[in-house]
Amino acid sequence: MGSAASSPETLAHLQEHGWARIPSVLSKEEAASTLSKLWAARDKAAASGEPSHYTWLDPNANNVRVFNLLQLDPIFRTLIGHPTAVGAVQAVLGKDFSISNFTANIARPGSGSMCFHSDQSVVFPEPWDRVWALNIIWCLTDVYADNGATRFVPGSNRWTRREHIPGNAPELLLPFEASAGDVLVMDGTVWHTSGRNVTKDQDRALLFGYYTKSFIRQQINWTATLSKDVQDEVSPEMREWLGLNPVSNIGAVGDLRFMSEQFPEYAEKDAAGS
Ligand SMILES: O=C(O)CCC(=O)C(=O)O
Repeated sequence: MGSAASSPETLAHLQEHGWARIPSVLSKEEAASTLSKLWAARDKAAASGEPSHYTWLDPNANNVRVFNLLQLDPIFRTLIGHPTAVGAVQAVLGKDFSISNFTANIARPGSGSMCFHSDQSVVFPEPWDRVWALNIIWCLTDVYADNGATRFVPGSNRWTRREHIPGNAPELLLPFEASAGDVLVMDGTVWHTSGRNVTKDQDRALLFGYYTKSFIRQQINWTATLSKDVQDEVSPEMREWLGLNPVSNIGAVGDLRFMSEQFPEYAEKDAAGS
């Protein structure tokens, strides 16, 4: 499996536009084999009673959702910590981030568009004036307008409040087009929706790895959803990213030095009794 670092041009595009495409991170064969594993994961999840469609999330069951990917197959644990993914995440969020969620959405022919949203808007309130979240989107099939490519509004990464969404937003949507094996990086400020799949027989399969600054509560409580075996198997670094350790949010951005160090001149006065 390749591990291409994002180029300076990719990172500059991401910073300016809120998204970028990294080509051929997986080979066609790897993308196809991951897709087979995704369908097997869907079957496993269904067999254990997990729904693959929620009526509040997608207009119909032709959007096949697979949740808790990390539990379902080791390939997904590899992808969530893939050097290309983590490199892009760290370039935007810094070293200190959490893995918030990892899910799949297979848009099958006849699927419809979900709500229009930015990924930050679903985890913390406005103003969304900084980038605190990032989606790494693994394309397991070719992705184009007709088969339901994710649709986004160019420039929406500059909207910081819901009132900035123009009334004609649906007219401004463009598809993120990519090939099987590519990665799309979309930061949490970009407003988007799933496209309608209007083909007769072409699936569109995407994996969404969602990462946030570590002070933002994760969408998934991994301690509750991953089995003990999986929790024990992952690396110390991955444990930290998943928030599996007993301590989770102390000192990330704080200054925990004693007051005597933060204000030494006052400490001296205190010591002198004045
Ligand atoms: O499937 C897509 O194209 C978009 C999915 C999405 O934005 C989401 O699930 O939050």
